[in-house]
Amino acid sequence: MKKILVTGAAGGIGTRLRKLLPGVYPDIRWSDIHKPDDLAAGESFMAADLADLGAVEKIVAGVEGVVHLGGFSVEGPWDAIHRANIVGCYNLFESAYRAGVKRVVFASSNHAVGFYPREKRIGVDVTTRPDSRYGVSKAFGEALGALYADKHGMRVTCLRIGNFGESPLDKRRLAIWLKPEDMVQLIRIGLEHRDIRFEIFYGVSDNADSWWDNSNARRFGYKPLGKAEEFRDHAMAAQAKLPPDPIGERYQGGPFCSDEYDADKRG
Ligand code: 15L
Repeated sequence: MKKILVTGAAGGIGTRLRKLLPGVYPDIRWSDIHKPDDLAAGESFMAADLADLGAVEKIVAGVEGVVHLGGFSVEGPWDAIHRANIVGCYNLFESAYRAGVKRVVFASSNHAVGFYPREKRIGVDVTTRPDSRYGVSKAFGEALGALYADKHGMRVTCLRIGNFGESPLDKRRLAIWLKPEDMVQLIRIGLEHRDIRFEIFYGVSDNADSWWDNSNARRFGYKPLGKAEEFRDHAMAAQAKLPPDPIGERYQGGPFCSDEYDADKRG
């Protein structure tokens, strides 16, 4: 890949990847709705509101691959989710298709399948069970990716990201932690592997407590380096400070499941 676009440059994942990806891809265009405060000299940046098709057409022009991290990254009001993650994701895929972009790596989320119980081990072929409006928008993005792959021959990889960061933050994150360097491996598979058509991978490291069967990613050569259990004591100490969350603790999506939960009241 000679030139790639990464959206969501100012977000948590984008900010970390701005340190890691330039060593891999020499020509990266970074984008977000606003310029990141810490944009370094020499980083190529174009602002774009994903809900504005004309602006999205400009950022995809001339790139071969896109890593689409941009959008609303947690649960939020429908208007915000709709604008950034439904309209915005459509604009991204549609303008990438029109511009002849070959590959898209889409940052999906564990919240597309958050209502699976923790004792169930799931693969990438399960029916989506979103735990939030945000999770629904990620399931929508995966479906859009499948459409552009199957109908238009775009090569699309959806990463159901667990929790990206330097270390797992609590008990749930011991299962779903994703080390930043492992995310880079997954992005590289999506942008470079010759056999990618449409694939879903879990964005998760080699965690002993994982709920996910990530053999599909391993089939493409993924060899995660991160092991959450190396941080177990730290994560469990943080967990001990959290208030009890009986619904969240039942499901993989954790607090995204218990937030606004009232199923018990309906009988
Ligand atoms: C996500 O999808 C969010 O973007 C992130 O902020 C975390 O909440 C993460 O999931 C998680 O499940 O921990």
